Amino acid sequence: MPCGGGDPITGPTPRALGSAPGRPRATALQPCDSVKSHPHRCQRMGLGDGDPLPHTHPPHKPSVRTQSYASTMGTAPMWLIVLSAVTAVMGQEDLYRKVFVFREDPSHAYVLLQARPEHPMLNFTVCLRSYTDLTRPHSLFSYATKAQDNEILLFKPKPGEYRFYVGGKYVTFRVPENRGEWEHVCASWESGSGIAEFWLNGRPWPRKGLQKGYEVGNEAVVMLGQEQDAYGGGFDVYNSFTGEMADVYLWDAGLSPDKMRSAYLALRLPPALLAWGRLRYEAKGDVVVKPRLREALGA
Ligand SMILES: [Ca+2]
Repeated sequence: MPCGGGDPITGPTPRALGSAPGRPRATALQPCDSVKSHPHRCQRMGLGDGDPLPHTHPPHKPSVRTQSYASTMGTAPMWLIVLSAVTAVMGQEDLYRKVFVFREDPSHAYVLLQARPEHPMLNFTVCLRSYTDLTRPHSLFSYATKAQDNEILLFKPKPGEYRFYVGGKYVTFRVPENRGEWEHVCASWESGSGIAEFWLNGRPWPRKGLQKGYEVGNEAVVMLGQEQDAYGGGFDVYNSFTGEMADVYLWDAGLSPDKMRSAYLALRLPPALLAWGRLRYEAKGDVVVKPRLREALGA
């Protein structure tokens, strides 16, 4: 599949580096209206005192979520009908001890995630766990705005290397090559200092500087499995993810070292914009939810 005219990540690093935040994307595809049309408030609902421990995950609360939509959007019956349909499409699910399996290689599949911060972000942390034997470039987490397709991106160009993008610029973290184990990564960024942190399997890597003073846009299409070169599209299947993925989180804040380790250990975590225990997602294409075959720790 062609890249749709956007910046493929594999070759065009210079373009990505040179792309100015705020650059308009005339080729933006927009298959994600359901995401864009969502009131972002819903994803914050019900998070309460924090992400549940895996062992104490709470029951689903669709009724609470519906109330939130209603209070946000008014009480007209048509809104309720529309919002109920939206809720049905982008359901909330506790994925404890489950994984997304992206089965094809290369793959056209992806998973849309609903995570819309209320304001542009000056801090964030993204964490996830992946399990793959891919040696080709692949995207792990793609957060695109209309102005910048690489607004937040976790990308693995080859074994033993991660790229962490913020606002179209990136830093590279070299890591030991995968030994056929799950890899847990957390990447965080702080606008005030321009510090980017990268944690692999609960250990911090040397911090690097990235995009000091930048603001991450809050109107974004967020997805797993594909790398966006346009807002909600512009995929290159040879940057797709094949394998298993779990424990995806996004916070509009930095995490303390203790919480970074908690994320790796799948312990209790602070309230999040995206939380694996209450994930609002929509799977597209050949991607399925399956139980984990074994514990992911011990990589
Ligand atoms: Ca891109």
